[in-house]
Amino acid sequence: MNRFTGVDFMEFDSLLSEEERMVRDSVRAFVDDKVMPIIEDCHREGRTPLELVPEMGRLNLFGATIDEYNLPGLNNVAYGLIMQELERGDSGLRSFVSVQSSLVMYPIYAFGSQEQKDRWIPPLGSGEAIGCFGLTEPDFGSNPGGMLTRAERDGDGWVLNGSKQWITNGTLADVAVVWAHTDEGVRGFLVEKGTPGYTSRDQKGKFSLRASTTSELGFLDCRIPADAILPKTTGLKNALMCLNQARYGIAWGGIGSAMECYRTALAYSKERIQFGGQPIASHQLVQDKLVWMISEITKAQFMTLQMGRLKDQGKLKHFHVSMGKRNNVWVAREAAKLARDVLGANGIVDDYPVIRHMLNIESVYTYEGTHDIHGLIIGNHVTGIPAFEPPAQPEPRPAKPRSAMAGERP
Ligand code: TGC
Ligand code: FAD
Repeated sequence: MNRFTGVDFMEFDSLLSEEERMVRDSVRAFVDDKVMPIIEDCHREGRTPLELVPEMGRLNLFGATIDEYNLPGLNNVAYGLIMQELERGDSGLRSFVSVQSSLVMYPIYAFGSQEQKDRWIPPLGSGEAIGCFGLTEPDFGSNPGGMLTRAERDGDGWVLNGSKQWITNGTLADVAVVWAHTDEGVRGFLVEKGTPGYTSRDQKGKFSLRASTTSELGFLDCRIPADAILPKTTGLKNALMCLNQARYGIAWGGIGSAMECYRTALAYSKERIQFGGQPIASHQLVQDKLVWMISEITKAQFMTLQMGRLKDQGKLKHFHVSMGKRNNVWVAREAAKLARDVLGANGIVDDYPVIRHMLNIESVYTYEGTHDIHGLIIGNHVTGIPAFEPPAQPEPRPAKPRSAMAGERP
């Protein structure tokens, strides 16, 4: 496939600054030159492309919005464009950077002590250290507030017990950001690889996000020092604040995944000949699919850019982020299905990127808040009525005396 030149139906690029375009184009070139040649093999083999991590560090893709520790302090639009380009390559690669930046570096930077920041931000920024984020548990996914993991104060430290599931980069991580109930509410902790009582193992049998590592974490009487706690965490809200960062990046990532499916379907449809020597792109039904894709990509671009501008002004709310994540991942999911269809039988083999994107997007649709949970978050905002819990059952009405029933004489 040719080098990617973008999908820009309505002069979207004219709204970007020179720096934003430059950042995007450098990541675009990295994806074309370094990711595309290896990603199908990584997906087949079910392995994270760790060989790309040092270069991603050199390109300042980790913690790109932080402006200390020699990190570039990019604005949120540039950060979003990085996520778009990475996810055009593979959702698993974007996940790697999302987790490292938004779910590990962000909480350490926002809620950590000076010592924790000095210890972890530089190696995480360069990619010399890898982090993971443990919120989800086997029985608590959409409802993380119910988590069973607990940290008890013990002497001058803490003892952690519980388990986390579906944790991106779990077995690869040098440091895990772990959320646990304490007597003071939910707090975040940094747990280092090799701590006695801390174990991890990979989830097997994944058909989605195969170029990403997904793991279970176990904590059995795991003793961690007093300074393992992220001191500025005070409740579940802090974990949800991390999710806002990652969900914002995923909104951009969804556009990247949809762009790759669209451009593959467009190119294929112009070359594939059926019936009467004409390319399939000449059929109205095929054009309708392409038109759906480019229309939704274009709408998503403008909404997501506005999200980035609001974020830079400190005005982006969590329900805005929910709309972006929900809409753009849905667009990517539908675009992958349509592109798969346009490619016919070729759509099911990994000679083309479409089936990989189609499988990947199933994870993205579910993680960082499922599509429907984001619907409920937006619904809560517009109605003022939280609908997360099933409505309380009404009290049963007392039965009327038989004699009062219709058709019966008193
Ligand atoms: P609730 O009582 O509604 O809220 C507790 C407090 O938090 C506030 N809040 C938020 N604050 C910041 N950002 C948000 N997004 C917030 N959402 C809620 C809320 O105002 C309240 O504050 P306060 O001051 O009143 O105490 O809590 P709840 O337990 O009822 O939460 C409801 C719900 C459904 C919104 C929430 O739990 C949720 O978002 N569930 C989805 C779980 C999820 O997204 N998990 C993701 C795990 S990480 C992951 O998937 C990584 S994938 C890899 C990758 O990113 O690439
Ligand atoms: P459930 O919460 O059991 O939901 C199942 C279904 O029920 C969904 O359709 C959901 O929308 C629906 N549902 C649930 N509650 C309601 C409701 N109130 N109303 C209507 N419908 C409802 N977690 C981490 O902490 N860290 C990670 O790094 C991480 N990485 C991940 C990587 C991958 C590849 C995957 C697949 C998941 C990852 N997760 C991670 C976990 C992810 O965040 C959860 O899977 C997600 O939050 C959903 O939880 P669940 O899978 O338990 O689904």
